Amino acid sequence: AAATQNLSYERHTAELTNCIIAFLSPILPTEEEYRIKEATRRQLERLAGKVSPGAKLLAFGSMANGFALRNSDMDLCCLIGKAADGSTPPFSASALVEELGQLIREETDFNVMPLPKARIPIIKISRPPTAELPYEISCDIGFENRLALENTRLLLSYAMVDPPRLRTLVLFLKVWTKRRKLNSPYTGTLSSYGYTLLALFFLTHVKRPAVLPNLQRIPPARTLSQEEVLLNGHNIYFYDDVATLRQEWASQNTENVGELLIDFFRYFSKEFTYSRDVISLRTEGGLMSKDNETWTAELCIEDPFQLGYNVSRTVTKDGLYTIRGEFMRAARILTSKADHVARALAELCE
Ligand code: 3AT
Ligand code: MG
Repeated sequence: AAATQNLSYERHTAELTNCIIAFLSPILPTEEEYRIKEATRRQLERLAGKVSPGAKLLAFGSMANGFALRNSDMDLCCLIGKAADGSTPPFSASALVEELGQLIREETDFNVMPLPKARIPIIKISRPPTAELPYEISCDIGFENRLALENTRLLLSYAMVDPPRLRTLVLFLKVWTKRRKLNSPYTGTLSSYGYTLLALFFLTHVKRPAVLPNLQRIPPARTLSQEEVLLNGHNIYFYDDVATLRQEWASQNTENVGELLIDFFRYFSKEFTYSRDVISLRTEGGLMSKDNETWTAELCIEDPFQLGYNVSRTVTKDGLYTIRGEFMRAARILTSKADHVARALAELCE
């Protein structure tokens, strides 16, 4: 009887996997969307060069890490031009926000909102879709945020080690959290970046055998100097030779995405000890204990590079209660409606 049950569970999760892939495929960005966004980036980079000669405008976040959905925002980071000796001249992010914001307003048809006084000064720009450019553009430009470029590269490297499973899981979580209104740091829940770290923690540290290796714990192929691994005092090392990893890292875990997704929801609704543990990807076991100083928030997820920095500090008590309730609902829907998997997925994302 147990064997029959296992077989039918396997069939169920295989079907769920197919349904998730079919569900995501029409909401992934098209080639055309990528082209238009890249053209926009270049146009803005040219303007940034007028304000700070040699400036670069680099994409980070979902447009650059492999986890983008159709019409996702563009996150851009402006690296200001270097001085003749290669050093970064002193700059004021607020002044740059004012100046570049003004220039973009004069020279393009974007709506521009400079936020020079924000904790992290940024320029918000947007443009509604038109007949010729049927994509809404919504873009944040920040300055010298090199850590974000590095954590984007870390996520991209993970995405390339096991693209089918990690990418599908993260993309599904993003759609689901957006539809269920659980993806809004400003109103007490968690950012996409936070959910992505939860998925990475789950696949690297919870699942046995692990689906992913811990890239921050694989030793480098050659000895690296302090300058190479330190950025503003943060250790940003991780093993980034993805070509080698793809040859050598063979996960013993054969679970499909459907199974992993159900398990993810179960784990974060019942097993994870929110009151005691801090998720910390960079550590050997992936967890640290809460203390009464740094780690006091409801949900604690340490940034992979900024030690002591809680990516989920925006999550309130109510927010966490809602998120956990949604994890439970998801686990219930995905396991109990075994006879009609596509309908269960639609209900889940209602
Ligand atoms: P969307 O497609 O926009 O939903 P995303 O993958 O672009 O998802 P976010 O917009 O949440 O993810 O974040 C964009 C990048 O900004 C990801 C990361 O490099 C940086 N970032 C976001 N939130 C934090 C945070 N709390 N701490 C540190 N870096 C962050
Ligand atoms: Mg984004």
